[in-house]
Amino acid sequence: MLTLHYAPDNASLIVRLALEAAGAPYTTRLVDRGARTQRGAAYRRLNPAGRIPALETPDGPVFETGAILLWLAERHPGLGPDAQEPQRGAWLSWLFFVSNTLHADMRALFYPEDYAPAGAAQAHHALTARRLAHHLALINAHAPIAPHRPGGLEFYLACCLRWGALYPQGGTGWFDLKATPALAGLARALDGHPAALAAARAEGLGPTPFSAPSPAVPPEGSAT
Ligand SMILES: N[C@@H](CCC(=O)N[C@@H](CS)C(=O)NCC(=O)O)C(=O)O
Repeated sequence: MLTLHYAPDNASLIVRLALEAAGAPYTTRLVDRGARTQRGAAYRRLNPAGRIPALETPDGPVFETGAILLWLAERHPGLGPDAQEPQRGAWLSWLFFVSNTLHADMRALFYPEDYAPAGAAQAHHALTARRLAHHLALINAHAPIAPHRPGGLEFYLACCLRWGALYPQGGTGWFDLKATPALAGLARALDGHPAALAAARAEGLGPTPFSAPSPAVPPEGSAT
């Protein structure tokens, strides 16, 4: 049995989507962001970096969204190409790009206080937004996206699109889904995917969580 440590609409959503799509049995444990539980000693035994998500597995805890997706894909066919398949190299390349470049820059946008002095917040936001738009254009043009056979890469991207449209409040003017038609198609296709419907129910994500997202209204916990 797997246990996903999650908060609504956090990066744990990506893992929830993958677990649902794989049909893997799992339970969830809410991380209370209001109480900063992710920074406490007990949670840091699962993820020393103090970030959400963490997945408890029979092999011990696994953290970092990209690593969790890879760990799951190695055990559940359909979440990504097998090691021997010719598509594996491109899939890994883009999975890592999304994890270490796109997602990392999204964190810079969402947590500016960790990245820039207060006096430079506006310039920091503008530069980060410009980098993000460039990353999305690259992904749109080159990534092997399979909207109708989604796996780890697609779920990761769809959540990044959702967050780009929603966060930070008042700072989403740079984001334009129409500018990346392949990604827009992915968002539309995933809105109705059974894994998305299950995740939307669990985390209160609304009817079009990726193509036209609204702020989460979760039945338990909070996104921030
Ligand atoms: N590199 C990490 C980033 C995860 C991350 O940014 N998690 C956010 C929630 S979406 C978090 O834990 N935020 C609370 C905090 O930083 O204290 C991953 O891929 O898992």
